[in-house]
Amino acid sequence: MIRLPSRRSILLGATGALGATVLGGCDRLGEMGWFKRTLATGEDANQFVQRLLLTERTLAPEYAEADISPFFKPNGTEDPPDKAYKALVKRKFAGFQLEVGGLVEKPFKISLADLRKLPARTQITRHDCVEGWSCIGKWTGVPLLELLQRAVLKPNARYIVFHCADTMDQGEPADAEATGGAEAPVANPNPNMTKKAAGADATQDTGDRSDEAPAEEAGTAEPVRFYESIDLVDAYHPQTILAYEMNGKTLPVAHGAPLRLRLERNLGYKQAKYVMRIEMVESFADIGEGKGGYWEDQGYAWYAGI
Ligand SMILES: Nc1nc2c(c(=O)[nH]1)N[C@H]1C(S)=C(S)[C@@H](COP(=O)(O)O)O[C@H]1N2
Ligand SMILES: [Mo]
Repeated sequence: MIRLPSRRSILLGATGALGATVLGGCDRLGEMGWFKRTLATGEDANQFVQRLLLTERTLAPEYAEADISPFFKPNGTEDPPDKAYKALVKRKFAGFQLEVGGLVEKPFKISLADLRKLPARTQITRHDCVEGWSCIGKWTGVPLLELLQRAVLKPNARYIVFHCADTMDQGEPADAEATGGAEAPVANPNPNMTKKAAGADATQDTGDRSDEAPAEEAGTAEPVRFYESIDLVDAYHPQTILAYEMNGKTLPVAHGAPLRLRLERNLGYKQAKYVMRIEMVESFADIGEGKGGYWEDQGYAWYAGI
């Protein structure tokens, strides 16, 4: 957190000061259910104030070529272990097609060659990881709105979900306490219960996941892949692109080849790498653990605006 951008600290400050003013002067608004819900948590309040101060058209700062970091730190998955992905790398992504579907009138698949024929945007921006480091890089890709316009969203489409190729290392069970810290597979009290089904059954936000961990350890669970989701405001933002080039070269595997999201006013973990499929949804409650992203499912904030 040491080198978080100053814009963020300014905003965090503004949340306190402006948030109080807004609340102080808006008794009538405060009586409205949605408004209360919007300000239910500090995170939501920050989102609310940011959206109040900066319209959805506000651009993240862009830099000069000379500012590009000589080394851009790769983070998270750097070389997806998945067989299907490795096969794609071997073929240099020949035959790869991005899938665009879900709540759209015209689902489609598109090759990298065809993506490169669409209008492109290049931007030199700073990437801020929640771990406390930043790097400046140049990204070229297709604005997400180009794809959404082609797909034609259905009226109930509210979020865009990015499904990625990389299975995440499950490592230590996150809820070691609930499972007694056992690393060896334990008897599954309900062998038919997949991780997803268990998650869907579990009471929301109780934090009690003791019923699903055994299913996971018994190997009945689907592989947990990285995924992310964003709302339509971020999706239509002009700097929201699916990048296929970094620093003027084909996007390397370490940084998310063949396509990675750049969502420039958001923290690093929202910038999904290895994007295979884009799905328009009304709600992400049924995806993964229901929090809208791999890191969100581990407790990170869904809204990571900076
Ligand atoms: N598919 C996928 N996307 C991901 C991650 C990941 O592990 N898998 N890590 C995230 C995190 S935490 C960061 S900081 C950035 C890192 O992007 P970089 O490797 O280009 O630096 O990717 C994000 N997108
Ligand atoms: Mo990150």
